[in-house]
Amino acid sequence: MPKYPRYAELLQRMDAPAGSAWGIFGATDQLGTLNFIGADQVIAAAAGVRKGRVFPLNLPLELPDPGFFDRSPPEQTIVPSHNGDILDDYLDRLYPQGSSHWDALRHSAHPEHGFYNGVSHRLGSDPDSTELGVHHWARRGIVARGVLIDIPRSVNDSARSIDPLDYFEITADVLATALDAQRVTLRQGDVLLLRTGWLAAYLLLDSDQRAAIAAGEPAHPGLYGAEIVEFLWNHRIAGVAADNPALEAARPVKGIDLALHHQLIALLGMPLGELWDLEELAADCAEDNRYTFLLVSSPLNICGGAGSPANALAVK
Ligand code: UVW
Repeated sequence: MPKYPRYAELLQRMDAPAGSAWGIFGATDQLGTLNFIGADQVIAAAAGVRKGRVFPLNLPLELPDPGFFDRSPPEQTIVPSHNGDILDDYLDRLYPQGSSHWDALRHSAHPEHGFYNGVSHRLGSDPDSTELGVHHWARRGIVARGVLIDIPRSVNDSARSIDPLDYFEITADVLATALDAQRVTLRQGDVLLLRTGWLAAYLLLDSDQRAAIAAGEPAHPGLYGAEIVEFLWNHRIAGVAADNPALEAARPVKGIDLALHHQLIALLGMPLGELWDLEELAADCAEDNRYTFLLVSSPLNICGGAGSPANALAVK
């Protein structure tokens, strides 16, 4: 197994931006921290399947509605043919990041250093470039051990109750406390699924309330703090996805500052997921007190895509 540097060593780098994993997986790497998942990790993850229960983790493509960050829900048109015996359909204005999704490595540049692995800032304006596109992940697939971290169930108590529709910082300490409560020890190549409770609360809102949230910046609990970056890298985490719109903690009105997008996507090459539906999976994990499972996600093969629907399943 390759020996990877600790995060403290990444911070000392002089040959690449401090705190970056650029070059660690190869000079032209397109997979980022998915490289932490090898055959051993896949075999071990599959061996963890015991009940044969399958949990789809995707919202309907048309949710959230209205969409966030100007990503409107797609419009479906049904196209009948053969006297109506055959139906086709097509989707207009499909934003691959509009519903449950992955952010690809070309989604976010570091404001100073640019895209992952030193790919130029020009990537965004070069229509012919497909570097760091989601097709690289699609052609490999994402199969790993998934670990649900259920923040409301694991750390919520009367002294520290979390409003799922408001700002709350999920720090590395909060994550570690939740993992201890769930008795999970992380392993190389794990994909973390972070349940903040935001989606469950959102689904209870009426259409006016949903429209009000989409008109501003949706506030929500989420990851926060530089220690998170160290925590995820040092545990060799392959990716992290949440049930909220932006993974990072978001303040009312002000929204997110994207600091973790820059450090995780652009500097470490880590896939980030958002708006994943973790509700049924979380209820099952709480019931049998087992928070690990086989995670299978097949991103769409969109050449040069900035992201993809998650297309993800958990199997317990
Ligand atoms: C933004 O980039 C604001 O959102 P996301 O990371 O959810 O795709």
